[in-house]
Amino acid sequence: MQTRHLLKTLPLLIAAGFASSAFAADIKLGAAEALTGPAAKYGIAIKNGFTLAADEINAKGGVNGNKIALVMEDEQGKKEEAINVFKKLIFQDKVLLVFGPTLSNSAFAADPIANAAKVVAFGTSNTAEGITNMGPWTFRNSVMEADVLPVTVKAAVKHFGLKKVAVIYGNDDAFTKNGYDVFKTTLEQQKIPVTDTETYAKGDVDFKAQLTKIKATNPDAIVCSCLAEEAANIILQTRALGMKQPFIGGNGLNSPKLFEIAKDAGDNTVMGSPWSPENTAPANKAFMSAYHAKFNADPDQFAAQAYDAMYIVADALKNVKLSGDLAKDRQALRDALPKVSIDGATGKFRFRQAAAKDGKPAGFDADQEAIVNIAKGGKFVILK
Ligand code: 1QQ
Repeated sequence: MQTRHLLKTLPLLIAAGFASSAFAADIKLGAAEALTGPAAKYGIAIKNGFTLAADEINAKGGVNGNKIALVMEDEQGKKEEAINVFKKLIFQDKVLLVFGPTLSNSAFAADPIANAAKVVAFGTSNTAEGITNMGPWTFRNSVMEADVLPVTVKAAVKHFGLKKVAVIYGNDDAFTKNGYDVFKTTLEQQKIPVTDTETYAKGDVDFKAQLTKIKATNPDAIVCSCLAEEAANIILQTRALGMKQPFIGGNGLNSPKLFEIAKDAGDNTVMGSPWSPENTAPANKAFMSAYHAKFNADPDQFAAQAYDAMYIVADALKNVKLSGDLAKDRQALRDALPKVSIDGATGKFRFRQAAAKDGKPAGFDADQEAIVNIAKGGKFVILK
């Protein structure tokens, strides 16, 4: 019996041994994402996107015969943890590049470490302004709120015939605060008066006081610069107060979590994103079906951007001759990245050099267009 078992598994063992030795070396890439805590709904999707892309790349022989080895760490959506795991990945694991962290709030804390150590910090979900002003080693393929919100507001104003709006935002998170600043400027530019502006803090669950004030000003829509869970509760409590206004939001609203909590109450929410499940381009169709096959779930924008980011790095690595000298290899990868252009799950992608501020050299932003979406029946569809 035992011999039979051994005979059966022997070819598998040989195949596994052969497969691993077929790679010349490992390319260690780090990822610091929120895998637990309130931001985990974004972080897990991101982790899945990286894993799927790395597995696909390795299954096709890796990059120049080398295998991508992903080192994942949980930064819990917290600044201090983002700093800790960036340090671990950079100094202990000696990774070639670090993806993450999930929230802009954490990126503002952790990216300076990568810039000082001369390691690329590659954000796949950071959309606040100023991220790439932290230094020339900060890259992102997530599209800035400043690029997305003007298009989103314009489409929402036209679709609903909006004359005036109220605003609510989280005032202790870098992303929700920056989203608010961008909304404020955008509404001024598009000449839409704001009837009332309300704030909340991270972790708040009761928004009735703010929403009652908003209700009294009778806006045509509510602009929400929020993360998904807070947005969902805000939407539910708005409906409980008998208000029917549509919502307009940023990147934070683009999560299945919104509908898990708000269900159909989230209908008519307008949001912009470079990725749409309705994009039928071959690269996106392949991504969506491979994701579904691997995780038995539908992907979201965060998974798509992480998936594309891994392919962007793999593409850059094709042009890097790894020397084994870590500092040199990190520099070579950094220098190869700006030239990459791919056709990915989020469509055509290339980088755009961020403008330097105060004479300080900057990194690279995503040069991509946003697609405006509207929630219908508990999911986002393209707003036509
Ligand atoms: C940021 C965001 C969040 C919604 C990421 C998950 O865009 O923090 O910049």
